Amino acid sequence: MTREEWLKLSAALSLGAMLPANVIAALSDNELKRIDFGKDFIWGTATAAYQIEGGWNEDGKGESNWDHFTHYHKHKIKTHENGDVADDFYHHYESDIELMHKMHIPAHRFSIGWSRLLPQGAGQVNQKGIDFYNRVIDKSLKENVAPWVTCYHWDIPQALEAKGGWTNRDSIKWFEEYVDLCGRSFGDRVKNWMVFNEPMSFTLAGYMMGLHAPGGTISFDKFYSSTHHVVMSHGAGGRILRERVKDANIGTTFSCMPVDGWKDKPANKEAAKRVDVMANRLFIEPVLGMGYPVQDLPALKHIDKYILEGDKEKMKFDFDYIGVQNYTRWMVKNFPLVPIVHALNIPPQKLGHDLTEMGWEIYPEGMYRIIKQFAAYPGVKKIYLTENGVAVKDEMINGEINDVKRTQYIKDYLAQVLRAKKEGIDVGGYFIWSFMDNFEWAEGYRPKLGIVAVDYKTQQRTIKASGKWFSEFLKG
Ligand code: GCO
Repeated sequence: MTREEWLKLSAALSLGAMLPANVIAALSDNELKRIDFGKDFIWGTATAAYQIEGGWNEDGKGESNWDHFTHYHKHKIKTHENGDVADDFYHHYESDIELMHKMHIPAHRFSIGWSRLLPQGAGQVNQKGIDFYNRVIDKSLKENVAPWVTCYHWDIPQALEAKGGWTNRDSIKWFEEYVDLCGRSFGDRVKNWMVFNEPMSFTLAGYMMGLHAPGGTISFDKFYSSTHHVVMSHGAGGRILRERVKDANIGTTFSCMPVDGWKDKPANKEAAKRVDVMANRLFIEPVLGMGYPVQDLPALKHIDKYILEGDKEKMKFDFDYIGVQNYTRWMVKNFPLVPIVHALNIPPQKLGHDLTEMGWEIYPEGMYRIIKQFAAYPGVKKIYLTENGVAVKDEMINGEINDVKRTQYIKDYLAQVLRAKKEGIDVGGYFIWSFMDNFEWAEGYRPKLGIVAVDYKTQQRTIKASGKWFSEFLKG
């Protein structure tokens, strides 16, 4: 039976859910074709301002929370590095976008640095910052690489962070001013927008744990307040873009991962449900107008004190699509001593699958499961996979990086995307994280996730084998 026949048969019999990941992968291995995903499917790569731009204080840019954090809390970055120079995209954007074109990459997801546009966060506009993104956008359009823009990828101006950042209710107002400026400045040419990138990551790792900017000690209050203000800002940002940008395609992105209970024990399965609320449901449900999932995670009642009259309506926004970003899954067990979720992660080493260089379990089927989970919300109209990728050990041998593992990872995950699509789920596109190696937040530059390598001494770019594969795949 051919692969197509297999897939048709499994869809017809609803066997999709029962086919194991390796069978699906085998079906697609070596033969995954661009056309299988349909002509309108969007293919791209993704990056974020702080992780690639550098030029941290050039041309009037203000200090961001990540500039501040990496300069004053060095010890919180495993390698004590920072994004001052990073991939120096600020000066290499032209050749980088030309390289995307050469690699046949049709879309480029990138974020705007708030502190480049508004150095103090609000008020005085820095025209040179706007000019930079205008050049990036114009160059992208010239090279036929569609710009997909994220408004906020974790870098709030430090002047606002100093006032409490997202824990301050004024952040909603600040964000409105910033998004309005983005919409007015770039909306004539940029049609595809993402309001936020992974709100769970910066509220939890940043405000609650202090592992990311702004740092600090553990605080539950900061987590609850920032969560509510960020949820409110989803609605606020979405409405502004709708008003400012004609024919806009507006979405927002979430970090998503299936959560399972260790050894299927009932108490662990309950724990998995609680972790699922934190990991996957906390932001999307209020944004879809369903309110906070307090019933399934009672600790969330602490958010109540930040909710003002009329907020429930304002949290909602009718997004055109939801950006799902999946890399791995979590396996958890019941553990009452851990606050809020009363659960503990099982070390991925115990799960019997390969791990990435960041110690994450490689679990392609998780992609399929999470797409299904998110598509099941009636308010989700369309899904884009706005991030997926892997950190592997890249070795340069004779000027070549043969990152077979990365190519295989991408193929295996893509097979699961196709599986969901064949079952009729409206999946509109897939973006690899990342176009090039970059600053991986608290991990520093060590984990490499790009399909293009960067030599940080010379800023030379080298297309890896995975990049060559992706390019051939796109050509096909
Ligand atoms: C995130 C961010 C990216 C990361 C990527 C790899 O999801 O954490 O969007 O900035 O670099 O996910 O960890």
